[in-house]
Amino acid sequence: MAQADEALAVELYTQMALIRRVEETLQALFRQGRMRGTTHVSIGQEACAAGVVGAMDRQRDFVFSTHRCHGHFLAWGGEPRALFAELFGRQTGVCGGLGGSQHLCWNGFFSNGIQAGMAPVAVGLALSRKAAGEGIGVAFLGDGTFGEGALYESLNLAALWGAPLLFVVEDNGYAQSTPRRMQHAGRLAGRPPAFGVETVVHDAADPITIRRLAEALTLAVRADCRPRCLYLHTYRLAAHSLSEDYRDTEEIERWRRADPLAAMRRRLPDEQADTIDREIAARVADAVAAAEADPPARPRAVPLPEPVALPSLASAGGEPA
Ligand SMILES: Cc1ncc(C[n+]2csc(CCOP(=O)(O)OP(=O)(O)O)c2C)c(N)n1
Repeated sequence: MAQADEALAVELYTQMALIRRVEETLQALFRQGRMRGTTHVSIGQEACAAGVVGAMDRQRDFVFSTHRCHGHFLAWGGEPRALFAELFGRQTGVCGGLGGSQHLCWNGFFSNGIQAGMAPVAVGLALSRKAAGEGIGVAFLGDGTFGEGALYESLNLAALWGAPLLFVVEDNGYAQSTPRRMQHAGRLAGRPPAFGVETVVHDAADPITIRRLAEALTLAVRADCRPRCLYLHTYRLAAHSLSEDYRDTEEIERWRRADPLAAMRRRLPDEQADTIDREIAARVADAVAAAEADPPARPRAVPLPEPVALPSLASAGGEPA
């Protein structure tokens, strides 16, 4: 391997291994009843986060993520301790312990659990950054989110008004328990181009390839302030959330044998990979211990705006149209 590729391989393996360790730890914490509610892990999909997010400029760009957001957050530079604290419901959490697993908002990073809920917001922020003359954005989506109308309005306006935004689809073949073929007609990767959004389709086996693709696409977005789409075929190795996994066990096993994290590890000398793993394990264990000991979140009352007085149906002339 050339020296630059070697450094990149170490960076990407470290990133992916950190995401994996954090999320496996989260699963254990929920199982042990030390965390409550639910969470969506991206185990198996780490190459997407590590490959794409590292192509962004953390000083001026922004990232919009989904319910499956931990990997994107960590790749953006978010601290494991702040993430654990958020899920423990602690004041030191990313959002003071009030957002939970799906709602992280920090330093140009925004996630939200409403499918496609952030797509229009991402387009709006991209347009405002364009007006200000700096920064581009990335908006992650799942294949199931192509069932949301707001996504099509977002693709349309992004293309029509020239929003500097990279849409990244992590197509893991399922929306919760519904296989893609039972939810969507036709080819999903053909939909962004129908709005004039140039789209590159690739598998998500190799984070180095993803990084190169994301670099080329973000360069193009920066150059002409037009949206692009990177459509990645991936697979999640864990259940949708903490509930049962309804997928075929043989199918899961087949994908497990092709785990991109294990493949990336094989590209490093054993000793180097062992050292990275050991350091990550210690870092994650320290982060959990510190976060769990932090003080609980302080729910705050947020004053609601005064209700707007609406005319009654009678005075407005009867039944609405
Ligand atoms: C508007 C909306 N409808 C339903 C849900 C419940 N829900 C959460 S995740 C999910 C499936 C999402 O599938 P996909 O976009 O493919 O992402 P993945 O979970 O595969 O990462 C659903 C239906 C939601 N969060 N938002």
